[in-house]
Amino acid sequence: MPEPGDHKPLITADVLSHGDFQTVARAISLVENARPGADELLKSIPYKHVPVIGITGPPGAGKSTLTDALIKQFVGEEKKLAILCVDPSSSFHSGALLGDRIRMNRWYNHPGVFIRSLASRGTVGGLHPQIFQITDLLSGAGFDYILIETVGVGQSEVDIARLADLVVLVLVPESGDDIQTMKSGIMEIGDLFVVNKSDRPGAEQFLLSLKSSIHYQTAKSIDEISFYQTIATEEKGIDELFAAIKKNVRHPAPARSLKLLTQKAWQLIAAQRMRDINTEALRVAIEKAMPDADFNIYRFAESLSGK
Ligand SMILES: Nc1nc2c(ncn2[C@@H]2O[C@H](COP(=O)(O)OP(=O)(O)OP(=O)(O)O)[C@@H](O)[C@H]2O)c(=O)[nH]1
Ligand SMILES: [Mg+2]
Repeated sequence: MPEPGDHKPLITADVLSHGDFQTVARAISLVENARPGADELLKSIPYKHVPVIGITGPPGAGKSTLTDALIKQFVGEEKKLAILCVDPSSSFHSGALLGDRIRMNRWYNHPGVFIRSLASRGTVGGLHPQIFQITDLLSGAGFDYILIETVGVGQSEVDIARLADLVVLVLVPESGDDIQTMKSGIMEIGDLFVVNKSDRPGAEQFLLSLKSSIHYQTAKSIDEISFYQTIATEEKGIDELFAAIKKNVRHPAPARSLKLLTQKAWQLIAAQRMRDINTEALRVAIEKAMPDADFNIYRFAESLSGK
């Protein structure tokens, strides 16, 4: 049912496929707010694999500056790009998003570049509750690539590994005089390792110690990981990185694609099951059950989940 005052026509998969940015933005808002028509739209978009490239790393590593330089490369090849900037903190007005806006400023009015900032909206440190759906909308809108920038803190790096075909991990010389102390989770998810700010002192040394410690930090061997040195502010080292990104997404491992789709199906099923659970009804049921001498929260939950 349309809401009062909402006279805009419904967005169909066909309309979305024309890739008009205003329609894309409206479709995202529809899905973000779980408005009428969102489910129907998602169910009608034909499946098409569009590479999702995650760009993650510690705060201030230069992810936005690097993304800005990469956009230039994609645009140079006439590719249509969607960039999602995810702020894992709860506030939409945090410095990270402001930084993204400034760093990618030159692309905001480019007809081939769609940029959207997303707040993670209360998911515990994660990306965004509807991030899968949003990437599907973008693939239905005819984008060639989807880039997602997220700060590698909390849960977001785990989420990006569940979603992206390729994860570019951006590190900087000052990330660790002592790499041993770096969070191992973030090291685990990188497919391409970038040492940005290579103009800074200690960059070579950092790269060496990164390479030598990689097998302590991850289950991967050194041959499975490629390393790149960049100076994003000077657009140095970008060509090599761009070539590697394209090569990697052009030949995705079938096992990885299947794994990503399985993860997605699992999340959708979980979300559908949770949709039936009304927290107020749950509170009332617990209030009623609690006085029982043999009340137990595990058995209570099991009884509700219909096992
Ligand atoms: N010296 C030097 N500075 C850089 C380089 N790349 C980025 N910077 C600077 O580092 C600062 C942070 O850059 P951003 O691109 O905003 O970093 P970010 O990782 O997107 O930051 P958050 O999104 O806030 O986590 C800015 O002042 C950039 O100009 C580089 O290669 N060398
Ligand atoms: Mg940024």
